[in-house]
Amino acid sequence: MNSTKYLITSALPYINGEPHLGHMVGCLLPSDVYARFLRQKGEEVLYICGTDEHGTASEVGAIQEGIDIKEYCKRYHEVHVKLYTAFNLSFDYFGRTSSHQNKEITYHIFNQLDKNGYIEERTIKQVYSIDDEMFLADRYITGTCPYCGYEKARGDQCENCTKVLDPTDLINAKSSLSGSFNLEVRETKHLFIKLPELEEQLKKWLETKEYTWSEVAYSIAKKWLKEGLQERCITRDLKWGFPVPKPGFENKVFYVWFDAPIGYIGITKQWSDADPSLRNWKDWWLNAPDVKHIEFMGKDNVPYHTITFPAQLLGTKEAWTQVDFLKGMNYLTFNGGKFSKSEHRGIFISDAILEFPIDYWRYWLMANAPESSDSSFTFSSFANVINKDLNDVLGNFINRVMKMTLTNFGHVVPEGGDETEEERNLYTFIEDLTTTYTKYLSELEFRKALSTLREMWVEGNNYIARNEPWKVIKTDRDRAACILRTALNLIRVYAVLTAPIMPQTAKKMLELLQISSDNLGWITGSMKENLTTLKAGHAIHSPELLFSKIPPEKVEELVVKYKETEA
Ligand code: B3M
Ligand code: ZN
Repeated sequence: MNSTKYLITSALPYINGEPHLGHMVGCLLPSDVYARFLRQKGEEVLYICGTDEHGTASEVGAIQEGIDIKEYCKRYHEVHVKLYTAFNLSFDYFGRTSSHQNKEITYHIFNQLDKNGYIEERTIKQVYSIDDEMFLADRYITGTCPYCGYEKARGDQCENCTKVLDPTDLINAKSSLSGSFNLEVRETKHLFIKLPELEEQLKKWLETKEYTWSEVAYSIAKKWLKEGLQERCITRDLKWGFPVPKPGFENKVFYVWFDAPIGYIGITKQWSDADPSLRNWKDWWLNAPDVKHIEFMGKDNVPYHTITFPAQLLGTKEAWTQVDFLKGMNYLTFNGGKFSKSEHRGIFISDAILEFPIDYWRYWLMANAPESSDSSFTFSSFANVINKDLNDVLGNFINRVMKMTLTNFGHVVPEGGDETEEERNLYTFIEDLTTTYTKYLSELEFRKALSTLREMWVEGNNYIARNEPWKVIKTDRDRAACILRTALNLIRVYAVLTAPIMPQTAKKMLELLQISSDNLGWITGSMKENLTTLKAGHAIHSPELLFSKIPPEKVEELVVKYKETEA
């Protein structure tokens, strides 16, 4: 018996940043597709996400809106929930890193690290902004990266070369709150996690991951370890955050990246606290060798999930669930750059959901997922893919088959005729592709999976074109019945396989065939069986257009509206 349980987490979006298509394709959507796929296969899945709420970014956001930080987080948490619900993301729980559950677990992990000697006090120099009257969080200091020369590097990390930085490394540093260069370095006492002492353990652990992590994730982690680890500061001089539970540090809070990944655990506890008689968060996180943990994130988040968070857990000397498979994504770009709220570049989810049906976005994003390299979004590529793959290939197949059936046989799966060599070849072809598609989804190779799915749709059209039921009907009604019956069955197979990617469309496809989409399984076993599941006489509905084409005028309109400049 296979008793593996799947714990799926998507990187926790910052509460203050409005989510855009880059976040969607970087972690939220692929994790959803994977969760849906595993659920359809009958696996036990727990899919967790939530808002990442601490840090100066939200503090500043609240000040700008003139509301209390707690109120601010509550309000924007709801905004995230609304957007992700609209995008059909199927989280089992979408929680918050500011929850009391997360605080409890963060304190526990910190106390264990401290007890085991992995925490040390240090007096450090930190950047104080005289004009802003505060110590500046690393990411609020910008300047030139000393390693690659990128001019907009932030004090915590250079997004160009992914190198993690200290703000004092930056050349020509300024406050990005006020723009002031009037910065001064002041002494303050902080807590550090002694990563060098955990380096050997981390290395050993990492070596077991080479073949299960995506290449971008493994190579980033490897590069970090090769360069050697340094102690990392885990506290900050801020008001918003979990207060540090250690004498002498009462006025400090934990650094947002200390408690954010612990948030995966804290949010699981939120979920389990909602119904403790049924669930226990520890079954997923502590001494849980039956759990496979799969994490999804953009490449800039990889170092925190391959080095610092695993080290935090290792240092507790407790058996916490560590990541088994890490899917790191490259960037989706727009006008040649990373999507960016501050630079008003890109398409935000709140706009996307108003422009087109969600499944158009879901399909385009997964078909163009930035897996092995960055990929760029343009409205013409979007329209092209939707018009070809969804309209001309999938939509056209469904529509033709249903129309021909209706005209010649009425609202039922036609009766008569026996399978021929043509059908047997189709069974083999579709069966092979289904196996390949399933394999790619299991391996989180989304682009390959989607092109395999598309190949299956194309084969449906080829089967119809080769067998010409519209001609055959005139001379051999039974043969035409067999072709259309097989094609209707193909629509059912397509719907089941398409459901993780386009859940609404799959549901509509099944509705056309009068099949319930509850407890949707996966396509397994012989394709002969699968393509003869719907028997003659089964009632069907009239066809309905599932997609519509995006005309060139619409593309032009959107290019102007969203200021697309580079095709
Ligand atoms: N909030 C970064 C981001 O939203 C960060 C991820 C946390 S994962 C624990 O891209
Ligand atoms: Zn750099």
